Amino acid sequence: MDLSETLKNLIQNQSELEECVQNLNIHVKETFLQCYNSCFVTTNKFDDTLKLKADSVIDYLQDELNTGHWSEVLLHTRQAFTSASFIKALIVLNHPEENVQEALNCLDLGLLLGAPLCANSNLLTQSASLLTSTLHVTDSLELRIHKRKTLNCGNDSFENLRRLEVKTLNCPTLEEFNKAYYITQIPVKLKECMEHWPACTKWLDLNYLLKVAGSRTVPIELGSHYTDENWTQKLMSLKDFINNHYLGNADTIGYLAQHNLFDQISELRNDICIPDYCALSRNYDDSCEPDINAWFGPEGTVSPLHFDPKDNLLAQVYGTKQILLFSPNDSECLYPHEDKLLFNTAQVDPYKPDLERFPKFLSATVYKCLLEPGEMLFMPLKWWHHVTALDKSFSVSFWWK
Ligand SMILES: O=C(O)CCC(=O)C(=O)O
Repeated sequence: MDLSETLKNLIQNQSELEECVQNLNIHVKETFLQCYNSCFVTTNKFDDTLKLKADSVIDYLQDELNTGHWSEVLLHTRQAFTSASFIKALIVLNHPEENVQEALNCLDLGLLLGAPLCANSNLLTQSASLLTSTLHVTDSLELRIHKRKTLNCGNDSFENLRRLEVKTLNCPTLEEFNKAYYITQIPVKLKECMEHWPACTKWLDLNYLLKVAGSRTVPIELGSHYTDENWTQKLMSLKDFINNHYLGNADTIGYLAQHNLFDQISELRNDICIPDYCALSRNYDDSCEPDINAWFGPEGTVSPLHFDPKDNLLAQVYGTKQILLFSPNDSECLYPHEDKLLFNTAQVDPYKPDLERFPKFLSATVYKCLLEPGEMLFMPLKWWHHVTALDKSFSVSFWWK
């Protein structure tokens, strides 16, 4: 069976692919239907214009997705993009010069910008896994563990600050964690909670990551950190990221940061486990799954001082991170940005505080924590954190409410 037929067999409900474009402009809808029908209805010979037609639908929808604020993009536009990405992948596979990598790129774009359909919720993820398994990985890499970088800016800036330690516990029971840390919203480091994760051994082998994900498209943050004026984001294959930014000597630091890699690549999702602690909730109606994000990068990545709206368990698969924490009670001492988009980010750089501009910083209390492989850090919601990777590092965060 050819690949496009194999992908079609993954469809749970074919009419949903067509229904989700109903709200589009009539011309785009017509073009979409020509593409759709070429995949499912007509059996005549290959029409060379189909790829261009599929491209025009994708381009139109991408413009719609890029207009206005991302949070205001309509769900049906994102679902239409998912459907159009799938149809384009089928068309690319039907082309006489079948190009599996190009079809995979279409599916990844659909996964990154689209929204899951209802009856076909896993269609793109499953299709992309299937195509990945047909691609041959030829490169072979060794994970080069470098000596840990020392932070050459650290200590002096903290000399005058009150310091407290983040406590460490060995795999506490749910009850212990709940009573002493979750309810009271105090950070704590947890050891021996992730030894059963396949990721802790499998991800040390870069060839494994390349095999299951090397040809997949991922968003990479470029620049020393997200508040830097030269900071930008770029889509690239994980393989290019690994070769150029993770192992290579690219001029710009690259970071696969805060990306839900696990909904995109199910093989990697199978290598991690949601910690039981994420089942705790202060809100009995809220039974949502945690938001799971990957943080994968070379030594020296920095996430500037910021806070998040949910409780967080940051799990360190490998590499070491230095984390500074500040309580929400110290917010005033950290000078949050006034800009609406950066309200959760501090103006003060805790490693190089400008005390003339930010004198109250000296009244803050800092909690310093070294997060090593196999450890998790509980960061309660609204706790400020600054994170620096001292080595090449792979972490997974679980945000939950
Ligand atoms: O690991 C990092 O660089 C940042 C992690 C973080 O900010 C988070 O998990 O919320």
